[in-house]
Amino acid sequence: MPERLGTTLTKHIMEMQRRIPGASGDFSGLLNEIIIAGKVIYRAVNKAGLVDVLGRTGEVNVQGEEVQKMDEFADLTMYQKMDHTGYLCAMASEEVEDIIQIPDKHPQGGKYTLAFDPLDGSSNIDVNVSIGTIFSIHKKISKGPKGALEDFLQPGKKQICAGYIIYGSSTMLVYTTGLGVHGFTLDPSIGEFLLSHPNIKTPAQGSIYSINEGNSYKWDDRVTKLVNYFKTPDKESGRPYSGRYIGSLVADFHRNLLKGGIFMYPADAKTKAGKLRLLYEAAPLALICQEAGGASIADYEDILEVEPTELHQRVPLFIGSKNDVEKCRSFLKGEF
Ligand code: P6P
Repeated sequence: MPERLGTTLTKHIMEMQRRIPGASGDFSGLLNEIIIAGKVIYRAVNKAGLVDVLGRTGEVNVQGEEVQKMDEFADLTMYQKMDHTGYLCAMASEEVEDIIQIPDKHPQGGKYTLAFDPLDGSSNIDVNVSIGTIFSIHKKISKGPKGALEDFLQPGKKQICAGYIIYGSSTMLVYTTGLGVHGFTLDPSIGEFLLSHPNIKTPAQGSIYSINEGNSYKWDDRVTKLVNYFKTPDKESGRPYSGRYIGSLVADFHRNLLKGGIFMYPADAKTKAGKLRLLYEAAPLALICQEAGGASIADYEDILEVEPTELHQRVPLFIGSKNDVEKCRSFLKGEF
């Protein structure tokens, strides 16, 4: 008797589509293309040590960061899976300065935008640390068939879908369309993402804090006091928290989402707006976190309320368990 498969991601997407009256299927089609791109990137990431995709290209991207060969591969994979589908009016990638228009030879007038970080944390790939792809989907709001910058400069609360793929000890795709957060684990033997974490809810309070303490000399006093709070023993409030920092946003976020905890990348004397990007890192993770019962702030404004002004805008990021984020907010408001 063949084993009964769990729910595949493709089936889950169709079930979600059935809950939306009048759905054209374009959104489901877009998600399915992202799934295929994730599988192609997974295959390359898992063979990275064997084929010539390790290491640096010697180029520098729009962020001023060295481009890893895998960054380029993942970026190209996402682009090539999406550009001809007719689902998108334009794309935005962490690796590319401006918005990416759909070539005239392909169907125009797509209803959605896709912003993505094709391979976040890719400098970790050479040492076999988990890395990830992060994506954010908005509805097109500009006039005419082509996408425009305004289609991307929408607050995170208007995203219609947010998700990430984490390439780790197993490869998982976690996403939300506003109907809960659901995690799927790739079964390489059949090449399908299977539902493994239905309706993820993050604990209201965690016992993990994640921050690069090597930056502490650049922190302002509010952040120093906040981090010391989490490190100070106090039985009643479950402190001290354990320090866990992988240095790969998707991996740190995913662990805290499942176990509870707080991830912090504050602005500091050197990176005055913070390091992480709003449109394709903070905002998608913030939507997922909120849907899972958590919260996220940029200094003390909710990430999902931030009105973007630039495509590659950076923001401070405090994200995770609701009670822990509210603790951050009170320190950042100087209430301690
Ligand atoms: P730092 C990876 O380069 C990244 O963009 C995120 O994945 C990660 O959270 C952060 O930067 C780590 O930055 O300054 O602690 O090395």
